[in-house]
Amino acid sequence: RPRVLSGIQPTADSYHLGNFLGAVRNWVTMQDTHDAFYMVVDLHAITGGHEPKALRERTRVSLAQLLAVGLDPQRSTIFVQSHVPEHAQLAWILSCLTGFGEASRMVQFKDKSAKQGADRSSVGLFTYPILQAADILLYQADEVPVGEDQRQHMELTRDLAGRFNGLFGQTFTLPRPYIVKETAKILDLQDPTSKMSKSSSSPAGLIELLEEPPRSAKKVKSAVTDTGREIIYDPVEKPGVSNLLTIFSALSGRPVPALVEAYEGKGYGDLKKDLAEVVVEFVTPIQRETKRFLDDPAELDKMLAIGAAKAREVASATLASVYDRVGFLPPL
Ligand code: AQP
Repeated sequence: RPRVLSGIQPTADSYHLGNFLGAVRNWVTMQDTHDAFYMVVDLHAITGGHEPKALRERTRVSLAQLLAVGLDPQRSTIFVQSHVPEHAQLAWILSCLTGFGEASRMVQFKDKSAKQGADRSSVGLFTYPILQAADILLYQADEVPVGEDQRQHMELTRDLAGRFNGLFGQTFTLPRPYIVKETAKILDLQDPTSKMSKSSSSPAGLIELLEEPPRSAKKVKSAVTDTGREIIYDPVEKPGVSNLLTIFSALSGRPVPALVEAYEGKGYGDLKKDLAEVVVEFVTPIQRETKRFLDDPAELDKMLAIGAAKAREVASATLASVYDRVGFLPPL
């Protein structure tokens, strides 16, 4: 079986539809076809300032949501990044192979540091994609299910793997991004030219899996739509309506052309009303399940300990061969 690995940050109290449809939904299906490793990337979550108590809570809430949407510790290895110290260890070595200019070209860093102000951005934010490369390469992953925003980081990961292999001998598998075109970029409901994002969307543009369902319904109903009245799929001319159709299709399993046909002659209001219902039906059981998992934190922690032990087996073997190839003298 090919190996799949992916991670998600515990940086908010809830995941949003973009995270789910762009990435996590594929994690769930790939459990049946791949040797799967999934993690909550807490090391990545501290690049921009954070509150320790909130981070701890959000790490458990993240895990509970992942289980609620269908990740299964019997079919995949689920763990928390900081439980596996090899991530930080490999990241250091890869950072020594990364050009400063190369890292400076990462668009996500440029965007985020432009927003925060360059002087206020941490070095951790800058080296984030190198840690991400380490996350992936440690597990010799073949495929990495992510949203479109991660494509450039995936390129860097492949470049670093190839560079290391070229310098020190074949060590790393070159991973491929697994990006499902239709849902690779879910857009903000209020600004359908930008991606739905926990750090840059206004609350009204973001559907959170754990928010009160009536709130989600209201957001769908007040989503920005486009000029004209026709419900057609045209991401360039009608990004708002097309985004709603994408979400509708992904959540209901009805293909976009079938939806377009079904709404022929109807108005935006009809589409939004029905989509609001679909969203509510989708999030309600997820919220119930998330709560159920959170009710037993000891059980969650036990699951994580098992996941970390399984992950470390693979990660430590990779790191040992990296240390050897790089020329570090082994300790007695
Ligand atoms: N809008 C989106 N459409 C499709 N996929 C998305 N992802 C995020 N937003 C969208 C994918 O979700 C996965 C988890 O990403 P993360 O933990 O790195 O979160 P993120 O990318 O930081 O999520 P946000 O909301 O966009 O946060 P900020 O605003 O902090 O950057 C990834 O696979 C990502 O592609």
